[in-house]
Amino acid sequence: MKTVITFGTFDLFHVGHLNILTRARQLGDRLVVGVSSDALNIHKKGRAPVYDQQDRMHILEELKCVNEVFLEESLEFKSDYIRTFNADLLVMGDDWAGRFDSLSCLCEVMYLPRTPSISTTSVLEIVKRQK
Ligand code: C2G
Repeated sequence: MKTVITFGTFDLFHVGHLNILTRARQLGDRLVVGVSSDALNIHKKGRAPVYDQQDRMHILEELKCVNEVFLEESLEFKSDYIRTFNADLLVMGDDWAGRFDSLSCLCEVMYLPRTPSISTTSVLEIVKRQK
């Protein structure tokens, strides 16, 4: 059985998120998703996500293409998560291209092209402009 692992914030869940998850799932038999914690986002991006970590995890848990969801507490723990979940393949969007190549000693690493023209930031901007 081939296990695929991926990571993300998945705030204001949108079709770009769905596309990478369905493509990742098609590359194996089981998809495990690490959802970045609220604390990790505050630390790295200086603000909390719009949806809190429980809600972001809950949305992912209910998706047909996702088999398991866990909380990503630090960007530096990826090798531990890969080992814990016995992952054969790490998938990330190509905005992260090259960033996780050092993990290729643990599992295969693949960067998939992002879905164009949509992001959490662009959704937030559109909503703000419409106020
Ligand atoms: N994504 C995509 N197309 C988009 C937007 C996002 O393919 N239009 C992908 C990203 O490349 C990423 C995943 O969806 O692989 C989740 O995106 P974010 O929620 O923005 O996650 P991010 O904050 O980049 O992840 O260890 C990584 C961290 O958890 C942070």
